[in-house]
Amino acid sequence: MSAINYSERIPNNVDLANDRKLQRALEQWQPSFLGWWGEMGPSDFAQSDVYLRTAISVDAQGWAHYGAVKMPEYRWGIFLADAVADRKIGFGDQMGQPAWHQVPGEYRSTLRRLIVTQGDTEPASVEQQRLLGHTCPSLYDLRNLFQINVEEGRHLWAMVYLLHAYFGRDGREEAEELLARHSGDKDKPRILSTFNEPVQDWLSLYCFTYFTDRDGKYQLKSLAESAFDPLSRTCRFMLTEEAHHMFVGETGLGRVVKRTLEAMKELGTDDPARIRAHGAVDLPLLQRYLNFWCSSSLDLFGSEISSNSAANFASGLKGRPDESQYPDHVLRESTLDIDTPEGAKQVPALNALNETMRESYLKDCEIGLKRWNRSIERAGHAFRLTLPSKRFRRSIGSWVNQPVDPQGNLLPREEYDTRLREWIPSDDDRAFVRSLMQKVIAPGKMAGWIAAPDRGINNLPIDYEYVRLQ
Ligand code: BYC
Repeated sequence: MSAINYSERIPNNVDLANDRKLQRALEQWQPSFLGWWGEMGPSDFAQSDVYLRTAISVDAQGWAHYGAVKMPEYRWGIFLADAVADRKIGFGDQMGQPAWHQVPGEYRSTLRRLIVTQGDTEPASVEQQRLLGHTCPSLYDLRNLFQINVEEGRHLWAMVYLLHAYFGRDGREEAEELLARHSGDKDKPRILSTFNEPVQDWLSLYCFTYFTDRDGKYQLKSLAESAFDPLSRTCRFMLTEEAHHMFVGETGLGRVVKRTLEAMKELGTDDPARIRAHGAVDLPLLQRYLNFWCSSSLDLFGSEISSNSAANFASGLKGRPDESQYPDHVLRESTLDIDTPEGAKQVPALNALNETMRESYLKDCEIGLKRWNRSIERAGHAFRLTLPSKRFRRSIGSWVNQPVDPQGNLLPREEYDTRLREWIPSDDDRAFVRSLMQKVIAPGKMAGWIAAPDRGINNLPIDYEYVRLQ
């Protein structure tokens, strides 16, 4: 296990002290990062003490330390999972050959593009969530938001390290650009669509961490398979941190369902208007939020039929999540049927990898819904939450702009246009959700629209003062 050196300006386990040029370059980028954090991050809470975990080793057991930290003093660092001795490429045309410790010239620009795209999402999400602290439903939730924010900041460091260490001047320029693009900016937006959507309320945050962070899990898992070993090791450690982000989404949405069911019981009705008047989120409204964020996140896998994904796999740059679970790691012989508006299209399996990933992602998304539906069923209600069809509201791929309902049926365009507001949050829905977003900061107290969590952080009680606001 490689220890993390915390005595340096940039904590790391990559022996930065012995590469003075790289160290200097990263130390020059550091003030730009802190400037960005101060301007685009949760800077209104810069003086608060937050009970944060910080990575102190990359050992699976006991990798994190917990304690009160002011966010600008968080030690953002560079941590790679331990190297696997004699690691071999696990898929593609060069399967079985030694993994790469440098970037092969012919893949340089493609690899850089993948790393930049991944890196771009991390600061984007911090920007999207920048103001949520002002409407937190509890101190417990506020702490979780800030934990996610600092770790997304660290994930940006993870990608910037790769750009600086392996891509020379181009890499350094890309690292600057990662701080120059901004979520939702008219002139310089973030690269991927979902990361330009505003996240203005906590229901959106829980959906974002449930659906969009889960895309992150799948993309990181596929990059963890990469033949480029430093990328693989970086992503493996990022995945350790990522699990908490999805936990926040899954338990957050579960707590919303729990509170709604309590309200339904208290009122003896499932009438959305009465549930809203009672200050809770009616289930059809929650369904519209799920439809919105799930469909947006489905776009993040790219087109169903993609020559980029075929080339990335064949050359060993990007595998499938948990590549070892598949029988065939070369995919030169097989085909797959892809659902398109023109009917099923048979394509080489290599060109269908985005879709293969999207399908396993959707299965993972089902897990939370099953759990929430069980609690709805146990409470005696017929309503069931569902995931929208992969065809619904797509902006990328074969189904782009098709008039399809959440069940996947093609509709006349006019009907689709008038009914879309039944399926995704309307302005009224969003205004209502915003009206629920009142800051609750007494330790242990929760906003009326969400149930308390089952337990606190790191075995502390729920009423621990997770954030000392200053
Ligand atoms: N929006 O062949 P295509 C996370 C572009 S989330 C805008 O269909 P390809 C996180 C695409 O870039 C995980 N543009 O797709 C979560 C390409 O442009 P270029 C992020 C899009 O290339 C929460 C063109 O369309 N990680 O970590 O096979 C909080 C045609 O592409 C979109 C990654 O994305 C879109 N939705 O795959 C914090 C991993 N979709 O290159 C963090 C790295 C596609 O022709 N990225 N395009 O100019 C990749 O693996 C691939 O770039 C993609 C697309 C999966 C995104």
